[in-house]
Amino acid sequence: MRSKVLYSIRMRASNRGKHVSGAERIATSEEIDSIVGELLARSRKKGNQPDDVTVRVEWLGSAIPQLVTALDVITLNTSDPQTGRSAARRLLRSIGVSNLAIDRAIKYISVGAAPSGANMRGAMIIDAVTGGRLEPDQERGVRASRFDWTDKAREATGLMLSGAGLTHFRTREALALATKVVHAPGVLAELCWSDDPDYTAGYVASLKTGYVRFPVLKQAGDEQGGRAIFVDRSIHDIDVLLRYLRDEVVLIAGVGTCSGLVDVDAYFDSMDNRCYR
Ligand code: WAQ
Ligand code: MG
Repeated sequence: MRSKVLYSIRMRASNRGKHVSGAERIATSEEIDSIVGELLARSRKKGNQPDDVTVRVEWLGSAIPQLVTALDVITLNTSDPQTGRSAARRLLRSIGVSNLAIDRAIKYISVGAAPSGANMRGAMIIDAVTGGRLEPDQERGVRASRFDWTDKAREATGLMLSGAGLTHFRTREALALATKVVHAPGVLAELCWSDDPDYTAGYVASLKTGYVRFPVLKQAGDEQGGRAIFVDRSIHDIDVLLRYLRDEVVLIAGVGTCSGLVDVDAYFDSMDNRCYR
């Protein structure tokens, strides 16, 4: 796929104006028909039948994708939002995000990060020191786009995650998104949990730690969720960052590792050993 003409194929399904599902793939011209079919089938698979489905095929030219390896996945054994969030905080601090920035991110995501109090469609971009919000449109946020797995990496990663009991499409998709995001210039870490009231898991991702999952970052039934991308202001240029997140074509060609449930204290102890050895 390296030097071929590439296309971005995006699907969005809604019902009475409310978003139901969406997906994006990167494809060569020979793959377009089958992927469009796949995404259409997927838009109708959910219990909630959409009354509007849009599939958009966009020519990317002969873009040379950046090839990256998926982040390693680990799940920390926390079983309620309080211990989950406190472990997520501890991890973000160890990556270099300030307490102030962490507090703000968690607060925004839990109350609805858009000024209207709604969930954003995209992510916040947060200064890792001051906690200030840098995304140009605070209602909408920044959408990370144009990333996908190679066929081989998709299959191998799917098998690896299922082997560890991680069978939900949300895990595979969030791992892909986080892998692109942490490779962006100036990004230190990402914090995320879903806005799906039935899906309580979330993660902290960074190049330093990989993709660290927490089974419960919010109460079941809570409809708030979102994403915070923490940036190191001394090395980042916001326009370069936005262009990368939205436009740079990133293909995940390498497979990471996946560890089962790990005890929080054991995880941080071994992290300390790694740092001070
Ligand atoms: N770019 C930036 N932000 C996005 C994007 C995107 N492409 N897609 C969603 N968001 C933001 C937006 O604010 C959503 O409200 C929020 O993220 C949550 O999106 O088991 O499923 O699709 O390891 O609900 C994490 C844990 C699941 C997975 C995350 O997010 C696991 C998830 P959702
Ligand atoms: Mg959602």
